[in-house]
Amino acid sequence: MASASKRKVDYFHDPDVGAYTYGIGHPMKPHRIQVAHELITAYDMLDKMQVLRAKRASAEQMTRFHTDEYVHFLNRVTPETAEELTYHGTRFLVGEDNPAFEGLFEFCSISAGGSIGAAQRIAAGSSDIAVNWAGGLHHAKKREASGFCYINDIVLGILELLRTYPRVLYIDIDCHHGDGVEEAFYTTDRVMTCSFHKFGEYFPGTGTQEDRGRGKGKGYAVNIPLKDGITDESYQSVFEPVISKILEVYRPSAVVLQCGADSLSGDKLGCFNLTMYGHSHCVQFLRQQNVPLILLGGGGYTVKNVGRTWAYETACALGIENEIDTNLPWNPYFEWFGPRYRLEVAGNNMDDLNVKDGSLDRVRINALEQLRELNP
Ligand code: ZLM
Ligand code: CA
Ligand code: ZN
Repeated sequence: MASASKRKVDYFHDPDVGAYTYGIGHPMKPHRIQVAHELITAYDMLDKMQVLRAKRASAEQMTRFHTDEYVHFLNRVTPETAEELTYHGTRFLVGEDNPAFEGLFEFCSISAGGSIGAAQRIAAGSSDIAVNWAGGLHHAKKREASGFCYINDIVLGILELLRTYPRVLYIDIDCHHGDGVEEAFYTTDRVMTCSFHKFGEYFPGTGTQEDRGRGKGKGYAVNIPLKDGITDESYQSVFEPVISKILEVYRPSAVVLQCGADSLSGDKLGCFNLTMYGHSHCVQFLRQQNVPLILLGGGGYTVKNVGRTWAYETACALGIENEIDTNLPWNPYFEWFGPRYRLEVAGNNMDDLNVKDGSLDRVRINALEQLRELNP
C-alpha cells in the first residue's frame, strides 16, 4: 500500500468522557479529550472514519491484568470512603496524584473499553488504524494506581491483541516512562516495549538503558532516556533509526502507539521542546509502515495543545493532514485558541541538553546495539 493511500480508521469516543474531573487544580483534565473531539468534528473528520462508542469495560475484563481485590476496590471507592477502604491494611490510593474522584470507575471503564474495543477491531481486521484518545494510561500497575493512572487500558488492549497476534510492539512517546506497560510484559518476548522519556529527577524514575527485560523477555524492553529541551530534529534522529531497527528485527504483527502529549513544547509537566509536527511525525512514520496500528492518548497538560495535536494526529491517521487548514475552523472552544487561532504548537528557544553533551548519540548507539544483539 502506498503511503498516501487510505486506511480504514476507527475512532472511539464517548461523549461523557470530558465531564469527569480529578478535582480542582489537578493537572490531569479529561476535558482535553472533548476539546480534541470538537476540533476533529469542526475539521469534518467524523464522516471520514468509523465513529464508535466503546462498550465500557467490565470489572471482569479489568481483572485480565489487575487483581480482583484492586478492581473491586476501584468499583466501590467514593470520595467519601477513600480514607477507610483498605486492602490488607494498605490504602490503594495514596496522595494527590491519584484521588478518589466522583465517577472514577466509570472513567476507567470508558478509557479501558476504548482500548479493548480498538484491539478487537484491529484483530478482527475491521480497521487498519484504531484511535482512543481516552486511553494511554501507562503507569497503572497490577494492584496499584500510579501517576494519574488507575486501570492500565494499554495492557488490557495488548492482551486482547495477543489472542490473535504472536508479537505486539508498544511505543510510548509520552514524556514519562511507560513503566506499567513495561513491567506487565517484562518477562515475555511476545511484546516489545519501547519508551522515549525524560530521565533524571523525574517521575516515575525508572527506564534506564540497562533495563532491557528479564528471562524470555531479555532484550525486549527498550528504553530511550532523554534530557530537557529535545527538539523535533533530535527526537527524530533517535526515533526513526530505533523504530526502523525494531520493525526489522522484531517484525511485530501490530503496533500500539501511546501518544502522550506532554512531550510537546510548553507542556505544564513536560520538559521537551517538540512542536505539533515533531510529535505527529511519529504517527506519520508508523502509518507509513503499513502495520495494524492503535493510537492512544496519555499525558498532556496544556489542554489547548493536547486538543490541537490529537486532532492533527487523527488527520494523520486518515492521511488528510496536508488538506488541513491551519487556521482553526469555528468550534465551541474557538475563543480559547487566541490570539493566533491556529492549529500549531510552536517550539521555543530552550537549550537541547541532549545534543550539548553528546548524550543523544550515545543513547541511539546503545539502543541499536541492544537490538543488534537480539537476532542471533
Ligand atoms: N505530588 N494537585 C504523569 C504522572 C506524573 C510524585 C510529587 C503531588 C504532579 C502534580 C496533583 C492539586 C502521565 C510525582 C507530586 C502534588 C508526589 C506528578 C494535585 C500538581 C498537582 O496541583 C496538583 C490538587 C498534582 C500532581 C502536580 N504529579 C506533577 N507530576 C507526578 C506524576 C502521568 O502523563 O505519564 C500519563 C497520564 N508525581 O512526581 C510526587 C512524587 C505527589
Ligand atoms: Ca514515554
Ligand atoms: Zn506523561
